[in-house]
Amino acid sequence: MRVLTGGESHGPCLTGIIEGLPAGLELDSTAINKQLERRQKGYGRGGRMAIEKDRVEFLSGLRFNRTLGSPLTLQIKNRDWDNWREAMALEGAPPPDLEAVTRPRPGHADLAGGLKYNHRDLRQVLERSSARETAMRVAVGTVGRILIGRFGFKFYSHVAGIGTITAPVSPADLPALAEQVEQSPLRCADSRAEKAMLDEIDRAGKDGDTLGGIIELVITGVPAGLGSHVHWDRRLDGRLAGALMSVQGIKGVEIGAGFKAACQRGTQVHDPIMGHREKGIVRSANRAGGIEGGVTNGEALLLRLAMKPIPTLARPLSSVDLETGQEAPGAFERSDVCAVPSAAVVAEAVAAWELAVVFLEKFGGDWIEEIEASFQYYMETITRRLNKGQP
Ligand code: EPS
Repeated sequence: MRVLTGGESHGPCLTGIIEGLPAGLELDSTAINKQLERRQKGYGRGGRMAIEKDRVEFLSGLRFNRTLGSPLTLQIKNRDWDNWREAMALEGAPPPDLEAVTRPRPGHADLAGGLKYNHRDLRQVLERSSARETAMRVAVGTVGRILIGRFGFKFYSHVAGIGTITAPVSPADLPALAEQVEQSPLRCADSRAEKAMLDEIDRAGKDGDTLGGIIELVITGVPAGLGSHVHWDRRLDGRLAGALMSVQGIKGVEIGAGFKAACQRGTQVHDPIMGHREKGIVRSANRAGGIEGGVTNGEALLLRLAMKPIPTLARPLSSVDLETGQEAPGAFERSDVCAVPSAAVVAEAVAAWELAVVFLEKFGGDWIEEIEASFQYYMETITRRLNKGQP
């Protein structure tokens, strides 16, 4: 299964085409729209979220709410397009008063992308590098989530930190705290930390500055055996980390104990394998974060992401005007102060997509019941083997 997304931030719409979905999967826009709404929430977003009300439309690949096995085309209209019809027109000449973006923002794709494609107006870079694209990634990821959700996968995320403020919440408690996280304007389950984070965002905004943070993801119901130890590009840790690092603003991904494991001894890091009277083979800890040797081991997946502060600054850093060659402050345009809660929802969707792809690599078939039969046979087999671990 593969996907392609298209669309500029202030163009008419975002588009996604998924190829390789099995036939017979039940889909409706309600579940996808719910995820799109979750992505739009979060304290610290700028004026754009008041304009958009993201809704998905299906354009192909579906009949009477069931997939056909043909490419599924998804579209999300940009409401803001109405304000950009001239500046972002797909055909015709540029309007005479069009102002080019020529002062690249440090930390943004502006300079590197402008050099790569030889664009004079850096809008031609920022329109596509924008995190607006993550709306389509949430829609696409939700299709993957619906597919593997049938087989028991569940996704949880929370904001574990904003700037220097951290929330004393253990990822293991996330399933129980899911409702509280959902109600929080920062996806934070600790009310004291949440208050401090809200204040920190207000202060940064007043200073013309921005904030990043830490996101934690927990995925339960993951069967053992997804990914592969036999070849580097099929290792699930590499694939999940790569996919999550591709989310705009994400600068680090940890799996399980992550960087902390580097400072401890092997006896403190690895998870003992034990024989349980009723459950068979069990693990007494999950510091591996659910992946050993590039393969899921049946434990929950634990992932931790670092998001950098947004590079569009009301108090811009120094830059150079590419037209004049003179030093000048980086460009500023309407943006967000903090988008960490939205990125947490995006991370759930991106992880769901990657897991759906590897799920189909293992259990793939052309129609849904074919996949179910393969999954059932496999699960019965490994359950028998795990039960032999009984003392
Ligand atoms: C973004 C800048 C802002 C964000 C945008 C990402 O948009 P605008 O320039 O229109 O104010 O709001 O995020 C979204 C539009 C979204 O849907 O998440 C950027 O430069 O990355």
